Amino acid sequence: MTQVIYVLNGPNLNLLGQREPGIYGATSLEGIEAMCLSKASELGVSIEFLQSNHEGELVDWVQEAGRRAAGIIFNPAAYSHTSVALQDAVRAVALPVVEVHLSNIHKRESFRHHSFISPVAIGVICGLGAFGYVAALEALSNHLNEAAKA
Ligand code: CA2
Repeated sequence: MTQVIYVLNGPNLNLLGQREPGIYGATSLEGIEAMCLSKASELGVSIEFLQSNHEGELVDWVQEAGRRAAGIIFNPAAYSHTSVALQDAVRAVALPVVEVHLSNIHKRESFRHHSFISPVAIGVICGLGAFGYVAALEALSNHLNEAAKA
Protein backbone atom coordinates (compact mmCIF):
# COMPACT_ATOMS: atom_id res chain seq x y z
CA MET A 1 0.00 0.00 0.00
CA THR A 2 1.18 3.55 -0.77
CA GLN A 3 2.86 5.22 2.20
CA VAL A 4 1.23 8.40 3.48
CA ILE A 5 3.36 11.28 4.77
CA TYR A 6 1.71 14.15 6.66
CA VAL A 7 3.14 17.61 5.94
CA LEU A 8 2.02 19.82 8.82
CA ASN A 9 2.37 23.60 8.91
CA GLY A 10 1.85 25.88 11.89
CA PRO A 11 0.59 29.41 12.51
CA ASN A 12 0.83 32.21 9.95
CA LEU A 13 2.38 30.02 7.25
CA ASN A 14 -0.85 30.62 5.29
CA LEU A 15 0.55 34.14 4.73
CA LEU A 16 3.61 32.91 2.84
CA GLY A 17 4.29 34.71 -0.40
CA GLN A 18 2.24 37.73 0.65
CA ARG A 19 4.50 39.27 3.34
CA GLU A 20 8.14 39.15 4.50
CA PRO A 21 9.53 37.53 1.32
CA GLY A 22 13.02 38.60 2.46
CA ILE A 23 12.81 36.16 5.38
CA TYR A 24 10.49 33.43 4.16
CA GLY A 25 10.78 33.61 0.35
CA ALA A 26 8.25 34.43 -2.32
CA THR A 27 6.67 31.00 -2.66
CA SER A 28 3.13 30.66 -1.30
CA LEU A 29 2.09 27.70 0.84
CA GLU A 30 0.10 26.42 -2.16
CA GLY A 31 3.33 26.63 -4.17
CA ILE A 32 5.16 24.60 -1.52
CA GLU A 33 2.34 22.04 -1.57
CA ALA A 34 2.70 21.75 -5.37
CA MET A 35 6.47 21.19 -4.99
CA CYS A 36 5.80 18.48 -2.37
CA LEU A 37 3.15 16.78 -4.54
CA SER A 38 5.57 16.63 -7.46
CA LYS A 39 8.36 15.15 -5.27
CA ALA A 40 5.90 12.72 -3.64
CA SER A 41 4.84 11.35 -7.01
CA GLU A 42 8.52 10.90 -7.99
CA LEU A 43 9.11 9.01 -4.69
CA GLY A 44 5.92 6.94 -4.92
CA VAL A 45 4.44 8.24 -1.66
CA SER A 46 1.28 10.20 -1.03
CA ILE A 47 1.05 13.34 1.10
CA GLU A 48 -1.55 15.01 3.27
CA PHE A 49 -0.63 18.72 3.32
CA LEU A 50 -2.23 20.73 6.15
CA GLN A 51 -1.89 24.14 7.84
CA SER A 52 -3.42 25.43 11.06
CA ASN A 53 -3.12 28.53 13.22
CA HIS A 54 -4.26 26.49 16.26
CA GLU A 55 -1.99 24.41 18.49
CA GLY A 56 -4.71 21.89 19.44
CA GLU A 57 -5.56 21.22 15.82
CA LEU A 58 -1.88 20.49 15.12
CA VAL A 59 -1.88 18.07 18.11
CA ASP A 60 -4.97 16.38 16.61
CA TRP A 61 -3.25 16.01 13.23
CA VAL A 62 -0.08 14.57 14.78
CA GLN A 63 -2.29 11.98 16.52
CA GLU A 64 -4.19 11.32 13.26
CA ALA A 65 -0.86 10.83 11.48
CA GLY A 66 -0.02 8.26 14.17
CA ARG A 67 -3.01 6.21 12.95
CA ARG A 68 -2.73 6.86 9.21
CA ALA A 69 0.79 7.85 8.20
CA ALA A 70 4.32 6.50 7.98
CA GLY A 71 5.96 9.80 8.96
CA ILE A 72 5.58 13.55 9.34
CA ILE A 73 7.26 16.62 7.88
CA PHE A 74 6.61 19.35 10.40
CA ASN A 75 7.05 23.11 10.29
CA PRO A 76 5.45 24.04 13.61
CA ALA A 77 6.34 27.73 12.96
CA ALA A 78 6.29 29.79 16.21
CA TYR A 79 5.00 26.77 18.19
CA SER A 80 8.43 25.18 17.64
CA HIS A 81 9.76 27.55 20.26
CA THR A 82 6.93 27.27 22.79
CA SER A 83 4.96 24.04 22.57
CA VAL A 84 5.47 21.22 25.04
CA ALA A 85 2.10 19.90 23.81
CA LEU A 86 3.44 19.37 20.29
CA GLN A 87 6.61 17.74 21.62
CA ASP A 88 4.47 15.37 23.72
CA ALA A 89 2.25 14.59 20.70
CA VAL A 90 5.26 13.74 18.51
CA ARG A 91 6.80 11.65 21.28
CA ALA A 92 3.51 9.78 21.78
CA VAL A 93 3.04 8.79 18.13
CA ALA A 94 6.59 7.52 17.72
CA LEU A 95 6.63 8.26 13.98
CA PRO A 96 9.73 9.60 12.25
CA VAL A 97 9.45 13.39 12.03
CA VAL A 98 11.58 15.75 9.96
CA GLU A 99 11.36 19.32 11.25
CA VAL A 100 11.55 22.04 8.62
CA HIS A 101 12.00 25.79 8.83
CA LEU A 102 12.14 28.05 5.81
CA SER A 103 14.48 30.50 7.51
CA ASN A 104 17.74 29.74 9.31
CA ILE A 105 16.41 30.03 12.86
CA HIS A 106 19.99 30.05 14.23
CA LYS A 107 20.79 33.29 12.37
CA ARG A 108 17.75 35.01 13.89
CA GLU A 109 16.61 36.18 17.36
CA SER A 110 17.83 33.99 20.24
CA PHE A 111 14.27 32.93 21.17
CA ARG A 112 14.13 31.09 17.82
CA HIS A 113 17.30 29.09 18.52
CA HIS A 114 15.53 26.53 20.69
CA SER A 115 12.92 24.15 19.30
CA PHE A 116 10.81 21.78 21.40
CA ILE A 117 10.42 19.58 18.31
CA SER A 118 14.10 19.09 17.42
CA PRO A 119 14.84 16.60 20.26
CA VAL A 120 12.03 14.33 19.03
CA ALA A 121 12.74 14.72 15.30
CA ILE A 122 15.00 12.40 13.30
CA GLY A 123 16.45 15.50 11.61
CA VAL A 124 16.05 19.23 11.09
CA ILE A 125 16.31 21.27 7.90
CA CYS A 126 16.39 25.06 8.17
CA GLY A 127 17.39 28.01 6.06
CA LEU A 128 16.84 26.43 2.64
CA GLY A 129 13.47 28.06 1.93
CA ALA A 130 10.74 26.11 0.17
CA PHE A 131 13.29 23.60 -1.13
CA GLY A 132 13.71 22.45 2.49
CA TYR A 133 10.32 20.72 2.28
CA VAL A 134 11.37 18.81 -0.85
CA ALA A 135 14.66 17.82 0.80
CA ALA A 136 12.75 16.71 3.92
CA LEU A 137 10.41 14.55 1.84
CA GLU A 138 13.34 12.84 0.14
CA ALA A 139 15.13 12.34 3.49
CA LEU A 140 12.02 10.93 5.17
CA SER A 141 11.27 8.58 2.27
CA ASN A 142 14.88 7.37 2.33
CA HIS A 143 14.65 6.86 6.12
CA LEU A 144 11.45 4.81 5.72
CA ASN A 145 12.98 2.68 2.96
CA GLU A 146 16.10 2.00 5.05
CA ALA A 147 13.97 1.16 8.12
CA ALA A 148 11.91 -1.30 6.02
CA LYS A 149 15.13 -3.13 4.98
CA ALA A 150 16.46 -3.44 8.55
O1 CA2 B 1 11.40 29.70 9.23
C1 CA2 B 1 10.37 29.09 9.50
O2 CA2 B 1 9.84 28.29 8.73
C2 CA2 B 1 9.65 29.41 10.82
O3 CA2 B 1 9.10 28.18 11.31
C3 CA2 B 1 8.53 30.38 10.47
C4 CA2 B 1 7.78 30.91 11.68
C5 CA2 B 1 8.75 31.41 12.76
O4 CA2 B 1 8.04 31.77 13.92
C6 CA2 B 1 9.81 30.38 13.10
O5 CA2 B 1 10.69 30.94 14.04
C7 CA2 B 1 10.57 29.96 11.88
C8 CA2 B 1 6.86 32.06 11.29
C9 CA2 B 1 5.89 31.75 10.21
C10 CA2 B 1 5.22 33.02 9.83
O6 CA2 B 1 5.09 33.06 8.44
C11 CA2 B 1 4.86 34.26 7.87
C12 CA2 B 1 4.81 34.26 6.49
C13 CA2 B 1 4.63 35.43 5.83
C14 CA2 B 1 4.46 36.61 6.54
C15 CA2 B 1 4.49 36.60 7.90
C16 CA2 B 1 4.68 35.43 8.57
